[in-house]
Amino acid sequence: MLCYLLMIGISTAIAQDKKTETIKVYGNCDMCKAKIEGALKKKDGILSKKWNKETLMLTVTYDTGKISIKQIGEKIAAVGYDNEYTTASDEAYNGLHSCCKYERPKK
Ligand SMILES: [Cu+2]
Repeated sequence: MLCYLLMIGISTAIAQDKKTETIKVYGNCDMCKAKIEGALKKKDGILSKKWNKETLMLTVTYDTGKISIKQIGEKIAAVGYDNEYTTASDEAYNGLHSCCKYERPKK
């Protein structure tokens, strides 16, 4: 019995849990796209990412064992972009290139 439980534990640890979600990230242009996507790194568990400047939607596939969607939102906010999960600090927003100063959502 113990052995059986151990095996379940090990196989759960090995299995990579992938999840794909689409979240709203505010931004303007291709420079924003590069920054938003650049904030999400493979080493942090990001498997793929794609932000669409027309729809403002980011589709991200990630390893749920390494990162959560909330943490993904925080990483994007850290480079200045408000999103569904986290609002960027004024300091991060003000540091954006003038063409990238998107209209912020009302709080
Ligand atoms: Cu931009």
